[in-house]
Amino acid sequence: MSELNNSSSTKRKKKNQMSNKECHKKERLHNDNEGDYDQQHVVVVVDDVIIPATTTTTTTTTTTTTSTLEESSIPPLEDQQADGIAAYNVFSNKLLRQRILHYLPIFTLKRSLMTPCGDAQWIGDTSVLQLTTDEPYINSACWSSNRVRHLAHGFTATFGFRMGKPVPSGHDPRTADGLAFVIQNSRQGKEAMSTGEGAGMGYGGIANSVAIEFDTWRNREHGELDNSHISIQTGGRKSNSHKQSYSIGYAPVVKFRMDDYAPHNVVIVYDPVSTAAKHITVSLDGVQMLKINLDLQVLLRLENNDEAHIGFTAATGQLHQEHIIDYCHIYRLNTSF
Ligand SMILES: [Ca+2]
Repeated sequence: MSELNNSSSTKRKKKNQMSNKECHKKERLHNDNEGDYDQQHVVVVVDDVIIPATTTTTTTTTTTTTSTLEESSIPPLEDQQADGIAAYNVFSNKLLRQRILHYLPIFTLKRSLMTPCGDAQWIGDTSVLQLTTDEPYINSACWSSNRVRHLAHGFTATFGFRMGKPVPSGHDPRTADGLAFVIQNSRQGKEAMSTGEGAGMGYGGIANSVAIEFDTWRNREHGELDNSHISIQTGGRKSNSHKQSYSIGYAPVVKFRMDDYAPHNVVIVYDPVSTAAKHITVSLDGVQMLKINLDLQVLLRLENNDEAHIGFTAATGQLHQEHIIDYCHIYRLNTSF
């Protein structure tokens, strides 16, 4: 959302700048080019229509004969929950379960393992992450304090979000800007933050990153096509941006509002092995929204060719809403299905 010059927004921006200091000890992220990005390796094959996840996944698993995840090894439900918030139970979904190598996650959204930046904060004593309150001009991020390993070998990630206004306003139903699941190995590491406006959703300007954004406001001035959409954004090893020209995969969300403040679930599967083309899929509330060819090792400069920080970002502008991540677990991909 574009910024306005008024006293309240100026105060908010000053507050935000102050709180960002701990994550801005180093140089600005804009124009931070860390190498060349060969876009020829990224082929966009976005589906024209929304395909039910079960249909697509069935196609890829019909030859399944074994799974390394035995029924007896499935953890009890309470071990799959994040600090009292009922996580989406991927183990109840047989097709997803077959794609998980081991139930011990390689990443879990847990406050002791994360580094909040900007105005990001935990709700109470939980590991529920509040990226922004329902206030204007907030920029935030929260990263795994350590780089997550095994990413290049494939993973299944699941997380839950809520966006919108906790108390619906009768005056202005418009909400902005959205949030993103981000993989980054920038020089700023766990202190990486966007220095841009709300439209950048907290990841704009972060180099060597790929962001899967859940955008609730159409920035026409930057070429965005819909108010409500999911997009995979990257500048490769250069700075990322929310602009449409940085999108390598795009899907409008038209069946419901993502900013209705209701819990929504996302499943992301990065699969570098099962087919000739390495690819990533994004599903929202059980429906596959995106599938694109993507090679993380070509796209980004990963630490040890395998590791990066994982995190979430969000921002608000003149228009605003609350952004919450209820849980997140990432598992290694089972490559033997
Ligand atoms: Ca937008």
